[in-house]
Formats: sequence, C-alpha cells, structure tokens
Amino acid sequence: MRVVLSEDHRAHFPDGELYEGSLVRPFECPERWDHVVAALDAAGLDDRTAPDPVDLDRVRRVHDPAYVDFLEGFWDEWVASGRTGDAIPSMFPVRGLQQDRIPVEPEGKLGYFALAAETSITAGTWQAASASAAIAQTAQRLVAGGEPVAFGLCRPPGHHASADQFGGYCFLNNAAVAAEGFVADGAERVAVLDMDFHHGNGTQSIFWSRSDVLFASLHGHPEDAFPHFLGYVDEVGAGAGEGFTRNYPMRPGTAFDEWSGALDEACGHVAAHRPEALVVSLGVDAFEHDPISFFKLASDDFTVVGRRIGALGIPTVYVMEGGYAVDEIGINAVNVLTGHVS
Ligand code: SP5
Ligand code: ZN
Repeated sequence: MRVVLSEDHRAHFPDGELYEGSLVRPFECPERWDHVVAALDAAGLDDRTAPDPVDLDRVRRVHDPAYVDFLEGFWDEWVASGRTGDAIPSMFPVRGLQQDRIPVEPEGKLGYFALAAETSITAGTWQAASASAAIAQTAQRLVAGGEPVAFGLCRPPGHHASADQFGGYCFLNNAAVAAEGFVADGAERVAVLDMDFHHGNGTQSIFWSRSDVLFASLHGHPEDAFPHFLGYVDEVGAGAGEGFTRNYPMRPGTAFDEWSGALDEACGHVAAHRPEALVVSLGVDAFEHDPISFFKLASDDFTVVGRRIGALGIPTVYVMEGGYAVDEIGINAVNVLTGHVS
C-alpha cells in the first residue's frame, strides 16, 4: 500500500487547547504522527511517498477563496497587529449578528472564519494544513492513477472544516479535497465514509446539495458529543443531494457489535451508490480508551473495519483524521489498513 506523508505537520502545534475551562496541551499533537509511522514500520508498510506541492486551485473547488486566503495570510496579520500569542477565536457571527461582512480587524476576522474556540492558528498552521491537503491530493492522484488503495497520513485532520470555517482541530478538509479530486479527474460518483468518532460536519456541509458525492458518517450522537449542532439521523442532504448524506449517531458506551451494524448499513449505501472511488475519513477515536470520546472499539476491531471496507472492492483513499489515545493511535490506524488488504 502506498503511504503519503510529510514532516511539515510539525509546524502546527498550538501552545494550548481550550478544554473544560483550562488551556491544556492540545490533544491533537505531533506525536500522534510519530506513533502512526512507528506502526506503519512495524507492519512493513514502507512504500512511502512525499506529497506533490499543494494544488490550491483544486482546494478552492471545496473551500471559499476568501477562506483559503485567510488561512494563508492570517498569522502575519495577527502578528502585524501587535498580538504575540496563538490566535484563539473568541467571538463568532452567531444568531442575530451579521454574517455578510468579513471583518478587517484580526480578532473579528478570526471569529468570522471559526466554528470552535479549541483550535488555534499559529505561525506554522498554514504550512502544516496546506501540506496535509497536499498529502490527500497526492494519495488521490495515486489511486486515480490505478493504485487500489493509498493512505494519506494527514495532520492536521480535516473533516470538521467547512467551505469557510476552521475548528475541531481542522483547517482544510482533506477528505473533501480528495473526493473532489476524483470528480475533477472525471469520476461521476464518489463516496466518503467517515469513521471518525466525531461527526464530519465540514464534509457533510460541503457535499450537502450534491448527488455525485455520497457522504456517510458514524459518530457520537450530537446530543452527547462535539460538534453538537450537526450529525442527526434526519440530516440526509437537500435538493439534488437528498438521500446522499447518511448519518449514524450512536450513544455513549456503544461497542463494536452495534457500531459494526451501522458500518454495514453505511457500506450498503456506499455500495448502492456504485462509486468509482471511496475516501475514508480514518479517525480512530472510536477506540475504547480515547480520552475525549465514548465508544468502545478495541484495537482488534479496527482490523475487522478495514476488512469490511476492503470487501467493497472500491479504489480507496484513506486520510488520517482523529484519534487521541496517542500510544494506540498507530496500531489502531494500521489495523484498518492491514485489514483492508487482507
Ligand atoms: C478531528 C477530530 O477528531 N476533532 C475533534 C475535535 C474535538 N474538539 C472538542 C473536544 C471537546 C471534548 N469534550 C469531551 C469531554 C469528555 N470529558
Ligand atoms: Zn474525531
């Protein structure tokens, strides 16, 4: 299996994450990447490729140009305005406020493009986020070129990022970039299967009104879990996209027997779509010991997940998303990959 990865991710590591009233060391940390690489090594998955330079024209097919410009240039604006600490959003264009003017003042601009306050922008955020999108693009290109499966070791993750908002540790939506890459290359039908513990609100919103890209997500119920405001079962898409979004919210304590039933249903929808390519948002925070999540999947269960997805027989790009039990993130992610090809 081809693996695409880059050291550029290290450029993004905020000083703190706003968590339950404190600034804590971010759960989404660079060692996550190291543990995945170590597990890839141990499994003999050593066919490694560096990403090609990011193709921003293709990124702009799923993200607003003004948002891409914001991500690229904001740190310099922040510093030029006299700020010295990481850029933490704190005020948002919520109900009753205007959404049709982009503030010029950096604190306003930051909040305009943010959906959560736990995610900061730092000096290296654009370097890491654009490299992460480039990894997804390169993995997509490999599969479009005939590879049956490729793994993009993306960091930072992407599935919470919408067309014009960052948050949930995400900046550019790597899965959406990969899926749209297949469309740009001529695919008529693509599917995104999101197995991260958290609902992929960004990916869902990007493809909400479209029938060509099916989106299916398994996640903690929004009544119980981040991102709180999306991911209910009655969200099925709109207009031409009606029926092409499928959500499987599950309750605290959900173990593999129930979770795998939802996976089977989601895979049924994926197969019925007859996609030419599949993108998997590979979060492994459904793991039983994840520090911020509440499902009960064991490490061995992830092998079964990969086998189930591999059995679809669809050319597949895996992109790394969440997973915060750092010591086990590698084995859990690699179990999915080895399951896929077994
Ligand atoms: C990509 C990804 O997995 N992003 C997740 C972002 C979650 N950020 C907010 C976390 C808030 C967690 N609250 C859980 C309380 C458990 N005691
Ligand atoms: Zn997650």
